[in-house]
Amino acid sequence: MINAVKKSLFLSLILIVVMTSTSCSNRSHNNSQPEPAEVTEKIIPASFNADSAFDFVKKQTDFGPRVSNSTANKKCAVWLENTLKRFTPEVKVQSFDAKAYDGTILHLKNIIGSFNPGAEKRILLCSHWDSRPFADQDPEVANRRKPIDGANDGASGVGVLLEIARQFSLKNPTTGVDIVFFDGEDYGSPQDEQSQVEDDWCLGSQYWSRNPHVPAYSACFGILLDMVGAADATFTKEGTSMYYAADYVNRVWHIASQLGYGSYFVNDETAAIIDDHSYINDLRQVPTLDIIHHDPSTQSGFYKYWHTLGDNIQGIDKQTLMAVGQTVLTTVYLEK
Ligand code: AHN
Ligand code: ZN
Repeated sequence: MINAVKKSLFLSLILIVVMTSTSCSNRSHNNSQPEPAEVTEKIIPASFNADSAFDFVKKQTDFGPRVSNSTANKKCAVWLENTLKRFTPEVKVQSFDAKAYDGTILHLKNIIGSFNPGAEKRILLCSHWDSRPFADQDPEVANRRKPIDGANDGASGVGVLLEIARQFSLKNPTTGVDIVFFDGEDYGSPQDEQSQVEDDWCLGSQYWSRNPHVPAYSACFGILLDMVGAADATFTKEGTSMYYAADYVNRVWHIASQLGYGSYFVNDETAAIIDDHSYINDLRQVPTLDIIHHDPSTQSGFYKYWHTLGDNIQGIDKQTLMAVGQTVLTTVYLEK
């Protein structure tokens, strides 16, 4: 009898420990369709500043193409570190070497800013900050070995996240948040070259997923931003995101529509792609979704200036930055 009571006490203790140690069990995980009223009720007044986000995008493109190993990349790394330090004292730079598809040793830097570093419940926000060494999708053959500005492909996601970091410095989120900028995402082999190597993209996120900035790092969920600045962008429910993080995709898309951004965050499901979130999901097991511009009218499925010299600051639209910034910021503030 006493043994049976002891046993059941012991089992309930285990249950309590398991339940509290996960700390991710929350509304969004248990209920993929939150009540519209619940979300609107708690929605905070618009605070994301698209002018500020745009300035953060422009500042990056003003360095020139931030190709890994380049001088512009080195200068931009210093600026990113210093800019994050204006918004949080918790900034880490991960320096490491990685081998590119062609054997080049790349000296890469992942740059990380954390909020509420002691909080157990954490959200990961990320983007790549390097730009592509080759405009291999450019209509002009003569341009296909030139590096790109990557205003949309790289700088837009970082610009939105820097503005979110600035907002966090004004109003602290309840949860812990880690903002991670990955280097070496866009150094994959040119499309017109024979040497197709496995895992030659996303070198920074592969490294971070195996060697996180905090040992055994975990987060409840992650959001990757990729190409979030073009006018009239459409963000579909991408396959890898749906495979690993469907509940969070539905939650974010629902919040976007409640905020009036349903024309950007559309309800279509599209094919799985490889991006930084693939490695975070697979290697670090943090359910991570990708907010990435999908254009059904292009052959690649990406936005029309993808990996061309046309991906410059001219193509950045403040309304799109606003839609994405406000959606992600609201998602984080709603987590308790
Ligand atoms: C591939 O091209 C396999 N994935 C797209 C990842 C990417 C490149 N995002 C921006 N640039
Ligand atoms: Zn790219």
